[in-house]
Amino acid sequence: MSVSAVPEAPTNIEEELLDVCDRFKIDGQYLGYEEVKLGHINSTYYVHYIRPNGDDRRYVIQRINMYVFKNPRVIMDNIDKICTHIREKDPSAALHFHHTRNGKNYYIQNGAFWRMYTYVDGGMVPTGSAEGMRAAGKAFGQFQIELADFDASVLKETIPEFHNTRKRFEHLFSTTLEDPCERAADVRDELMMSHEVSAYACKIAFDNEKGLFPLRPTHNDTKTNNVVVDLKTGEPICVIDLDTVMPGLIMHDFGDAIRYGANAAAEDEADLSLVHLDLDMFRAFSEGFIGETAPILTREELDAMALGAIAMTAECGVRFLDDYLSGDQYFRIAYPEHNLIRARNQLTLANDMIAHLDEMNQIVEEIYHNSLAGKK
Ligand code: GN1
Ligand code: MG
Repeated sequence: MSVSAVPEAPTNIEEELLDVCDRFKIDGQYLGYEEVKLGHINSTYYVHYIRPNGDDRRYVIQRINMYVFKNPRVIMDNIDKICTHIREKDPSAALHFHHTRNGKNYYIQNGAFWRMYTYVDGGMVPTGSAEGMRAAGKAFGQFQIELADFDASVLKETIPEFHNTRKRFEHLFSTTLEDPCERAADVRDELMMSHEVSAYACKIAFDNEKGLFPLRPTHNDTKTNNVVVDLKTGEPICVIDLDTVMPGLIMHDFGDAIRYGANAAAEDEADLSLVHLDLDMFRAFSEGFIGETAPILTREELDAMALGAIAMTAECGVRFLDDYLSGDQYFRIAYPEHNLIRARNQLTLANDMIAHLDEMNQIVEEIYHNSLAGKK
């Protein structure tokens, strides 16, 4: 391509979206777009089309955050592999990514990395609803089952050591020493909170180094709003946000969903008196997730399942705190102290989970036995 053929930088987002859409092999006429304000990393838009036969069609277009994902082609390669595998078993459970006229499932323009998939008609799991949590558990459990015969080693790590909780704590320690924004003196309480939960939080990482757990193809970002459900039946249709699918631990997929969906408050609630583990939500998600995965779980995985919730919650708190100390480079923030508030919230929740670890373990064990008995 000659230099003069490089498109000029568009003047506004709609022009840019239209230009990007035009590169993909989709038909119909553009009607409009909408920005989706979910997620802390990528930029997401819905674009609305009307097809030649009069049907409405929506697509999801995303600009990948290249500060977070250094090599987005690897993401698309992983996604292509797992979606092909899932599609063979259940076509409606696999996202449909579109190709450009050059046959690629992404498009790079002015240094920005774009991809597009067909919008899945449905809704998000409602927060604070046991049925919703059960459906989310079922969705992520089915995802595990669909990929149980997929060789995880063919997947690349899209973010190296993403859920190595021990390394996340070490990184916080070095950022604190470096203190690039001179904020460390203001977060002594939060640093102490992270220290207090670290032994429980890092146990899985240490055990994993001893080779205690199988590496599976895991989702790694199992926020319950990453499940699309049928709005009429409440049944799960598919899981989305596949950027962090890579070899990982099943307890982390379980734990991250608990971190998000079994917090009695939002992830960034500033009033810490509202932040605690909701055991009903914990139970509901466990019923869905373990109900599906019981036949494939090893004893070691089952025993570490509840601990996975502590690991993911503490790790997330540590990542938010690290980002606050680093000048908020990673997670999108809505106000200056947002990452600090998120960190306090998550570390408080991790602490509450530690206080309820025995109860969580009992619930997991009970559901496991009931599921196996029911499946015989
Ligand atoms: C990020 O962007 P989003 O909301 O899907 C992050 C997750 C965190 C989550 C915290 C790639 O996910 O790991 O748990 O924020 N994703 C990445 O809400 O770092
Ligand atoms: Mg995500």
